Amino acid sequence: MKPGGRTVTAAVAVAAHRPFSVRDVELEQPRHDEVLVRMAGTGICHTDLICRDQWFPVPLPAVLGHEGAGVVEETGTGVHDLDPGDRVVLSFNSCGGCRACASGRPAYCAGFLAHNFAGTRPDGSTPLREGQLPVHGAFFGQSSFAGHAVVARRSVVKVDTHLPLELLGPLGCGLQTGAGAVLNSLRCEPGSSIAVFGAGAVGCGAVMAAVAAGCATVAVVGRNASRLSRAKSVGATHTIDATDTDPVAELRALTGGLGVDYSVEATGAPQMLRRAVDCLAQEGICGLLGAAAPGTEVALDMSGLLFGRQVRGIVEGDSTPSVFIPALLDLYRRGRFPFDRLISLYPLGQINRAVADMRDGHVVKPVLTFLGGPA
Ligand code: CXF
Ligand code: ZN
Repeated sequence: MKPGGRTVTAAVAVAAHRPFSVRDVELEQPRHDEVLVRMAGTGICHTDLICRDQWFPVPLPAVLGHEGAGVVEETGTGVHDLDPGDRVVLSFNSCGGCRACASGRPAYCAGFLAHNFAGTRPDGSTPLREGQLPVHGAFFGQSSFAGHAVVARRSVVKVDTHLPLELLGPLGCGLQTGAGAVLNSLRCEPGSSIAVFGAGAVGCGAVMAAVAAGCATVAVVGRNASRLSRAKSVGATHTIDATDTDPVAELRALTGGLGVDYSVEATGAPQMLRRAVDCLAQEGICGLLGAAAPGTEVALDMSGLLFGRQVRGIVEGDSTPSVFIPALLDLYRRGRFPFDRLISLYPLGQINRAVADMRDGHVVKPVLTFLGGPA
């Protein structure tokens, strides 16, 4: 480790399907285009779990975590637009130079995998080690399952809010994914209808955004009664439990037989994607948000698609985080994006319980907090 590094407590993903191991690792000082952030809170996202479990082959051992929020403690020599003390939300990383980045679509960065999923910085280095052994890091430019993180400048969004910082991390991934799909990608019109498949944080982000956009029908399809009632509490007009009901028939009944104008698939399950397409009206659009294991296939009805229906994949809600996260905070201030109702807090040491609670469905968005972190 270079002089000036520090020891931090982190949740280390050690092997697929094994619990996270909470222990001390060494963290380098920030390089010229990085900042050191003291973490207040980090959300747990389904993507952290599928990376630990090697659906996406992030090399292990690794510190994951990509919904961090905290306070800047140090800035690299090339970072001139952030200062120690700044309150920040952390989001995905991107190269800044490819055609997608240059045209304001960083979620489709040509280097997205290298900047988010490699377990290293794009140059192959990692800021983390344990004794002499490297620990993979730089996950989504942050690896924020740790009390401090060295974060890529492009992953950092400065925020101006008096909300408790530990609540803000999920804006950097799950919430912006769901909300951005509705507001940036589909651009649902006032009076339109939308079906949201999945009542987790991404689905609830879509629900809140659809209500804010003025959708007349915001139906949520799920399999967990407590999650469905949470979705209702943030504005869903209808809930459909897919364990005992055919959601396509229900959605057609709700829309006079026509089908919905929009749907979003936020579960990653192929049978749900099929339903999210089958419930569309002619010319309706389905946004695919849920991550499935590479190679997962789905059968679609070709004659249904022929009548103007579309399916499109959407990463991170098509958002430019430095623009969209402040916009979501503004919606929150106006009472139109009550995301804090979705969050349950756990100390970092309870990460495995938080994962279990998220998986069994009684918690929508667990957020890890850090002992001695900022309030
Ligand atoms: C991910 C989902 C899988 C594709 C890349 C982006 N978003 C965050 O969890
Ligand atoms: Zn995520």
